[in-house]
Amino acid sequence: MTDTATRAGQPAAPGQPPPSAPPDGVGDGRWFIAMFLGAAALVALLFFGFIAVALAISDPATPAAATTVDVTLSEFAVEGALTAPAGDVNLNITNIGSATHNLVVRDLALTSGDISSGGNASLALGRLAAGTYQVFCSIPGHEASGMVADLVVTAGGAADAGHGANPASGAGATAGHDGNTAEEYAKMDADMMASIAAFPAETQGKGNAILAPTEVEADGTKVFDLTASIIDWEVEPGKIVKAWAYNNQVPGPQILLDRGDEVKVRVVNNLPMGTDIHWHGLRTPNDQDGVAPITQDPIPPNGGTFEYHFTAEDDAIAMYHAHMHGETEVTNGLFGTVRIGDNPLPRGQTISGVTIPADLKLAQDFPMVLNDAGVIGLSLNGKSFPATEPIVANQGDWISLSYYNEGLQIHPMHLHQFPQLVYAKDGIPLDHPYWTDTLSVAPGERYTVLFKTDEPGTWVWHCHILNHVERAAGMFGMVTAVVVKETPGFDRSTRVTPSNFEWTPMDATSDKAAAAVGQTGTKPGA
Ligand SMILES: [Cu+2]
Repeated sequence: MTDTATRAGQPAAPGQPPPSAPPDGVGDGRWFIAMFLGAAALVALLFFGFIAVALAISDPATPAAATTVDVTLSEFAVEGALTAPAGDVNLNITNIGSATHNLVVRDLALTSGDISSGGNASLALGRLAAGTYQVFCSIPGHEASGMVADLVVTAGGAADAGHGANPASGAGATAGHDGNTAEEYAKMDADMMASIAAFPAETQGKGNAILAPTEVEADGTKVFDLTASIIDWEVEPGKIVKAWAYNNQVPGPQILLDRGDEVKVRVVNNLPMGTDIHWHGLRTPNDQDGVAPITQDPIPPNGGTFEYHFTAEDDAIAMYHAHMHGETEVTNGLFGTVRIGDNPLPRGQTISGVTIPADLKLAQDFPMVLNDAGVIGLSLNGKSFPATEPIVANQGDWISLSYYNEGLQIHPMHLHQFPQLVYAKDGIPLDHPYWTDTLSVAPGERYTVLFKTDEPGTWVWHCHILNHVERAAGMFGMVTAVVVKETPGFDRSTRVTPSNFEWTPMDATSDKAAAAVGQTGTKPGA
């Protein structure tokens, strides 16, 4: 287990309890602030409501023309310039998220119907009087996760009209291709700058702690404890969701095993519904596969228990997650990583002209668990940018990581500057590793990559599906960065440069010919 110490990018902490929920004092402070802001909002609402009524009385006979308000839905927000003058109001609703959403106007009982990812719908609200109308997504859990907003209808006049509402509004307000004014574009620029400046943001809670065995039995069996429960989880700064978690963290703790280990995992289910744990990518006896009700009964809710028992026979880069109700339980946070054995590094191998050092030592090795749904949403290791953790490295370091996709969609993971050597797929070492700069990771897949941080700077690392990383309010979701500190005297000729590789000509495969093109590779099959 020579790689174990560096495997997680964080030191092992045997016997250390998992991080607990935020201390009460923090919660109390937030509650106080929330109450204060709530009271301030109420005062403001009463004041402006009074003005609105006064305006309506003074100018009762001139309702504005029909107004169209653009609304975007995403995980988990209802956004747009949600304001219109009194009169006929239409909503133009676009789902820029990855899940299906809808929009309901609560007091009018009007609904857009379900809108799938990327879809659009319009909803005519009819003639609205001045006032505040609450809109929300009625898909279970989405309102609680933040998909609720106020549509403010103002009395008389287009001064407060939302973007796209009134082409005649405001001299100098240049409408863009989607109807934004110059001011609105400027706000989007400012929001984008602010969202990025906040990185890396501190949040409560951190996943992937290394799980030490609770006990080792006389015959050497390693016993681990996992408890599933619903916790408050700060997925991005200030956004607390009800995560479904193992041992109070998302992702759940890492389980690191040696080949040959006898393993017991004692599970306590404190969730409100049944669950199980499937060992995705491990080989186990059939009755330990964790697929209720096929291989076991569900672990009952509210305190039910189950004990898994298997031998770690084969090396693995694997995951554990709920199988029963996976669409709810996994996406809400019930997932973690499990490893057997060391990384199958291609030491001494030459791939596209780049020779991996025979004595290669990893400076860091860590998991990157992808998710895109449930209350966790678009995230890396249970956090959304700017709460994602940056990777801090020295120029010249070799770093390995394994991607694990626990979400519902493919994510093309793009690391700026440093080619990634894909050397294992689903934990299986590749005979022919390959270099890439963008690696698509589908649900259930694991890829293990190696890269060398051979240029200093802050290099962004993100999913390249652009609405998985940006929204109108700025950058979010599946983004982090590698921060490389300069190493004085670093020899730039040792940079990783697979793109300079040239195949040796078909009829000239001798070492001499290879030397003539400055490479050591040979034609496949030669
Ligand atoms: Cu993505």
